[in-house]
Amino acid sequence: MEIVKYEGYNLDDLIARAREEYGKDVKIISYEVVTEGIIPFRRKRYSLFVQVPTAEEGFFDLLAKEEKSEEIDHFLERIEEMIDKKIAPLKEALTKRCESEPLESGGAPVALGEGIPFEEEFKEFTGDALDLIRLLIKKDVDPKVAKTLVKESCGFDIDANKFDLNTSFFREALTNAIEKRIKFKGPLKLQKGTFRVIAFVGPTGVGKTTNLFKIASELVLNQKLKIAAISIDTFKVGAIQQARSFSNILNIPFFAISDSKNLKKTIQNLQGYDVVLIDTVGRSHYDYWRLGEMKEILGGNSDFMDVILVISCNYKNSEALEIVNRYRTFFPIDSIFFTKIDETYKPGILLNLPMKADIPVSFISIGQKVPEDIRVLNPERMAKYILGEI
Ligand SMILES: Nc1nc2c(ncn2[C@@H]2O[C@H](COP(=O)(O)OP(=O)(O)OP(=O)(O)O)[C@@H](O)[C@H]2O)c(=O)[nH]1
Ligand SMILES: [Mg+2]
Repeated sequence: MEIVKYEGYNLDDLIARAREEYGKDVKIISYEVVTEGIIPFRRKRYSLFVQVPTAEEGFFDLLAKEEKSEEIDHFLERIEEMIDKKIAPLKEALTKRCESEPLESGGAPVALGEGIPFEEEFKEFTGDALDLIRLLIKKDVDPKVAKTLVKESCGFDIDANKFDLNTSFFREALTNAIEKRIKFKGPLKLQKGTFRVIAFVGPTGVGKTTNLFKIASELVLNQKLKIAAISIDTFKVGAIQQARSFSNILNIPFFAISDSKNLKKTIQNLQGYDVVLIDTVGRSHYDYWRLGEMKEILGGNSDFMDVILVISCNYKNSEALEIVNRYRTFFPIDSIFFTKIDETYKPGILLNLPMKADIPVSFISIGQKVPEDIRVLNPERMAKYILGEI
């Protein structure tokens, strides 16, 4: 992968240049802004970073431009042949497995993506360990993640010459493994007189506003802390009213702010508070332009600011990982806050995301009710959600 940097005074022109040179689907990674000169001659200078397509991506750009040629047709034929060759063993393995073991028997048909039969992929395991792996995969846990976690709770069975669980309880085995492999932030440890800012970021509609006020309720009602709320979501119709009415119920001050200068000033004026919670506008992780704007507004407070990324358990695993990876190029993510666990029976994302992204987890939202539908995540609770015990 190669990253190319464009510099200039107009971001739109830079993007246009990148697209002209590398095709319209060129991947824009991020941009930086520096203000140059003195008043009244100040102007913004932009650095735009784009990921240059590999040779294959270049080929697809050609196709996009419809510059098809005989050479391309020939290339496509070759790709088809290669795909057929690649999936032939997979098809064979799948057919054999379907014949020998119907799906109802509880077996996972084929390990994801690799085309390797289940027994082959997990041949080093036996007994309960294999059953737990099967169960995890059914819950949408990535096979590699399942393997890594289960191994953490295994001992070596000398007779079978394979790994098996060192306890007969799935929950205990999974809890122990999660404890070793996933970092947990635990309950918010905020003290009176220690100023802290917490910003909630994430895609649209994941539950940022609702859950920010669940946290606010806990801090105000149970921990008796002095809280203020700020919304920088001046974009969505009704967003300010939603946040303001939650603030009124809790009787905490609320500010709607749309630029970094005012945010900085407001945060300075709130230094006498214990915690300031910032609600942000939901942004698609592909909308690098708006994410950049949000970074500019939030920026500069990071020494006392934690950024919590809110992710819905409804997301597909690959999509969630992409969201985390894109957001983390803009913000230092302090923890992941999962929501909408009540809307899925396959919550593998709870394990896949923190394991693959290596980011700690903090809370889980279990429904729409404010303030009660929220829990602090810990290894045992996570294991129970995965196993469907709560
Ligand atoms: N079922 C369920 N719904 C939830 C949960 N958390 C939030 N919601 C609902 O999801 C919807 C969107 O919640 P918001 O808090 O407005 O989401 P947001 O991320 O602030 O949305 P934007 O500001 O538009 O980006 C609301 O109807 C919430 O009640 C949850 O854990 N489970
Ligand atoms: Mg919102």
